[in-house]
Amino acid sequence: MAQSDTVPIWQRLTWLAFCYTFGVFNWFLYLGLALQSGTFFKKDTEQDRLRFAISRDQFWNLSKQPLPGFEHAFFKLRSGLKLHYITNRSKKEKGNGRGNLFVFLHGFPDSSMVWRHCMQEPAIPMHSARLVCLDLPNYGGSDTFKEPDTSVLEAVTEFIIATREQHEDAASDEHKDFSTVIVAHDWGCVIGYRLAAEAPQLADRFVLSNGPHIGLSLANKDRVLASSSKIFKQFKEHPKTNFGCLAKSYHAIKPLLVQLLMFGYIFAFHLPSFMVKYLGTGGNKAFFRGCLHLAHGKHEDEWKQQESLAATLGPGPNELATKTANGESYGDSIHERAASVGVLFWHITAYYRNGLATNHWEKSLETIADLYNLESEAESSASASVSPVRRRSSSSASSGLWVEQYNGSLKVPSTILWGERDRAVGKAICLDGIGDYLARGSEVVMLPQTAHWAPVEKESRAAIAKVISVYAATGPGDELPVYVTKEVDSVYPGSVSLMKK
Ligand SMILES: *[C@@H]1O[C@H](CO)[C@@H](O)[C@H](O)[C@H]1NC(C)=O
Ligand SMILES: *[C@@H]1O[C@H](CO)[C@@H](O)[C@H](O)[C@H]1NC(C)=O
Ligand SMILES: CC(=O)N[C@H]1CO[C@H](CO)[C@@H](O)[C@@H]1O
Repeated sequence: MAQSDTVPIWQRLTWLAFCYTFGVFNWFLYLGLALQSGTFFKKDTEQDRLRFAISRDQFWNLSKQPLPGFEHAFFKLRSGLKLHYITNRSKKEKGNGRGNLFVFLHGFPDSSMVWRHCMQEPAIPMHSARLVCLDLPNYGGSDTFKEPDTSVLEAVTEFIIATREQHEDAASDEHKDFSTVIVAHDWGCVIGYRLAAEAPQLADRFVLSNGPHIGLSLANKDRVLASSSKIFKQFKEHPKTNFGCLAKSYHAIKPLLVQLLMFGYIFAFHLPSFMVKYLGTGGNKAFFRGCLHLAHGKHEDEWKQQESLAATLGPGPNELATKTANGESYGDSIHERAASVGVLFWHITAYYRNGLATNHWEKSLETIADLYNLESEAESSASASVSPVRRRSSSSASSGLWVEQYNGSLKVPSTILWGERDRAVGKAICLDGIGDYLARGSEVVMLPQTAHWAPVEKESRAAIAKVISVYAATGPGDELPVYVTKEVDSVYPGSVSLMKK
C-alpha cells in the first residue's frame, strides 16, 4: 500500500484515511459475521480441548511422525534462525536418495501442515521422490523474523539451495541428476512468483496456485481504472446524451471494487496491533475457524475444527519441550507465539505489513554467489547431457540477458492450477493476463469447482497430487513434461486449460 514520493501530500493523506476507515470497517465486519453465524460465543468443550491437544501433539511433537512416512527437521539459516520443515526422508539415509525434489510453500494463515491431506493422496510419490513441506518464517515451527520483508525470500532461497545440496549428497552417483519443483499456494504463491522471476536458478518448474502476481495485479488495477475513468469522462462531458456511460463506467471498475472488498482483511491487518491481535483471538479464534472452515469448502464431513486449528497454530508450550531423534528443537523466538494466539496472529499478518510482496529484493552476496553456482552447475551438466531439450531449458535460466517486458516476468516454466471460485484472490484482477508474464513451457489450468484452498479441497488436492506424480515419474536428466491438462482432467473432470505457452 506504499505510495511513491511524487504523490501530493493531500492525496497520500486521503489514501491513508481511506485505508484506516476501510480497515476499521472490515474489522467490525469480520467480528460481526462471526457474531451473526453464532460461532463467536461458541466455547470449547472438554472434548474439544482434548481433541486439540491430541492433534497438536500429533503434528508438532518433534519425536513423532507428523504424518505417516514423514519426519520433522530443521534448517539453520546463516542468521542463526531456524526453519522447520517436514520431509519424507531422513538425512541419514545415505545412498537412498533418489528421485526429484519437491518443495512445498504454504500460505496464510496456514503452515506446512496445510499439505497434510495432499501428502496422503494415493498419487503422491512417497517412495520415489523427496517431499519437503516448509514452514515459512513466522509460521508453524519456524523462527520469528521481526520484519519479514524480502528477508523471507533470502531465507527460502537459502533453504532451497541447501536442500538441493543435501538431496544431491544423499544420492548415489547414478542419481545425482534430478529436477527441483516448487509447489506453492497463496502467500507461498506470491513468493513463488517472485522466486521464478528473481531467482530462476532455484527450480526447474513451479506449480502455483491461488495467489496474486503483484506486477500483474497492479497492471490490471491501472488498466481497469484507466478504462473506467475514460468512460466516466464521456459521461461528465455530456451527461444527458451519454447517460449510459455511467453504468458502463461502473461495470468497468466493478472487478476492482470486488477485489478491494475481498482484500478487506489486508486493510484490517494494518490497524494498531491490539486490534489485529483481537481479530486473531476474538470469539474463540473466530477468524481462524472461519478461514479453516472455508478451506474445507463443501466437504463438511471432512471438516475437523480442532485438528485444523492444531495444524494451523503450530506448536504449543508442550511441544516446545520436545526434540527430534537427533536432538534438535524449536527455536527460542517462537516461544512468545506458542504462548499466545494474539501474538501469533500479529506475527503471521506481518507479511502484509512489511513489503515482502513489493519491496526491492537486494540479494545478499552469499545468495548471489549460491545462485551463480547453481547456474554454472546447470550449464556444465547440460553440456555433458545428451538431451538437447535439457540444454535449452537450463540456458533459459540465465536471466540477465533479457530485457524485462513485464514487471516480474517469470523465467521458469510454470504450471498454474487455479481454483476458479476463489473469493479471496479474484481471477479478474489477479490472474487475467498472466500469460504475458509466464515463461515458455507454461500452462494455466482452471479448476472450476474449487475455491481458494486448492491444496485442501478434495478434488483439487487430488489434481495437485496427480501433477506431482507426473513430475516425479520423470527420470534423471529428462525434461519435465510441459502440459499436464490430460492428467489433471483424469482426476478433475471439467478442468479447463486456459492457456498454453
Ligand atoms: C511427545 O511424544 C513422545 C513419544 O510419543 C512422548 O513420550 C512425549 O510425552 C510427548 N511429549 C509431549 C510434551 O507431549
Ligand atoms: C516495475 O516496478 C518498479 C518498482 O516497483 C517500477 O519502478 C517500474 O517503473 C516498473 N516498471 C514497469 C515497466 O512498469
Ligand atoms: C520416512 C520415509 O518413509 N521416507 C521415504 C521417502 O522416500 C524414500 C524413497 O525415496 C523412502 O525410501 C523413504 O522410506
